[in-house]
Amino acid sequence: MATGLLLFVCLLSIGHVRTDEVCPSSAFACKTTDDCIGLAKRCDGSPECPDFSDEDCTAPGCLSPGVFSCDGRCHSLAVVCDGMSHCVDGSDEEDCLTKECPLPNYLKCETAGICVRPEWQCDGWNYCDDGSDEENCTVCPLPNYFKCESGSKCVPPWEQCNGWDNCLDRSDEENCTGTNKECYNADYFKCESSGACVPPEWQCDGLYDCDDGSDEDNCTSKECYNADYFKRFR
Ligand SMILES: [Ca+2]
Ligand SMILES: [Ca+2]
Ligand SMILES: [Ca+2]
Ligand SMILES: [Ca+2]
Repeated sequence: MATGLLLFVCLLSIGHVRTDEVCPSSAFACKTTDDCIGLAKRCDGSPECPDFSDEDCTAPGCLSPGVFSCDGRCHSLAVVCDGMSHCVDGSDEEDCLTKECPLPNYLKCETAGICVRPEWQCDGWNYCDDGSDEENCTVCPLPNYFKCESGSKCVPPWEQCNGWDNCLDRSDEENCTGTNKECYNADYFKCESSGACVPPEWQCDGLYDCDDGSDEDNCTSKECYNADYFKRFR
């Protein structure tokens, strides 16, 4: 059953199931399965064929721009200088101290030359052994992120005013009340006194999720968030 479900999910995600013996000329036939993959997906660095045969790319360069090739296979540029070996010939981790990071907004660790994705820069954790991904964090590397008042950490917008202290100094949970501070997720409920935003299904679920219990106020006049739920009157 689980295998059948997995196969179904895979087929859904591929979205190109071969219905006859041969794929149309606009598609690539996976080598060992009956799937057809759009030619643009061939050698683009992410496997769509269940057997990965669309990424068996013997050309010296991959067919799509912005793709890295080694060992006759295509890879996403994210494998280049990420500190992990992806190629038998070691070419993805070569010359990393002198090379530019191939993807935009990646930062290079000063001493190891490893490229760090923007979400891991200024997140409060040292990804670089030398800590250089946590330096110069006065501006968050990603838009809409909130800079904690003290320390280097930036928190994503959905962690601001979510009722949890994601900044060590709690600054992400300050100033959450007021009309100018909408919830990041528009359907979330804003607790009345703290301004914390809680998921809509936590409203009227019989548990107090807001400090002031406002998520459980006025429940007789509100519809259940899940329309098929039964409302129990107390
Ligand atoms: Ca690598
Ligand atoms: Ca970091
Ligand atoms: Ca928070
Ligand atoms: Ca609740």
